[in-house]
Amino acid sequence: MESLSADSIAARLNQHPEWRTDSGRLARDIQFPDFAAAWRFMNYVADAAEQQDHHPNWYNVYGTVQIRLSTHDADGLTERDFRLAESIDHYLSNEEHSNLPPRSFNG
Ligand code: H2B
Repeated sequence: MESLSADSIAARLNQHPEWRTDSGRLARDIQFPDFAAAWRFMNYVADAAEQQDHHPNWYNVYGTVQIRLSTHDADGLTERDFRLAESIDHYLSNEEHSNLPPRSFNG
């Protein structure tokens, strides 16, 4: 799959305000109330990732989950990353969480 152009990424980011780019990856950092809530979220995302055959890079500490999406095969961002981001947003629209300020994570 073709990686998206910078203009195209900027346009999509406008429609997904919870997401930003960090080192060329789609990034969102989330705080859950505790580890159990973070793990439920990660289980949900793992199922979505398997269905979509597209997998996140992420880092979890207790209730914090830092997510970085990119398409390894394309060495950039593709529609697949925005599709997984939408699944993540769908889950979060019904769950208790807060968005953390941008921080770097090189995973
Ligand atoms: N996930 C991500 N994030 N990028 C990929 O390029 C990718 C993937 N490729 N999951 C898939 C699996 C590929 O390795 C399999 C063989 O379809």
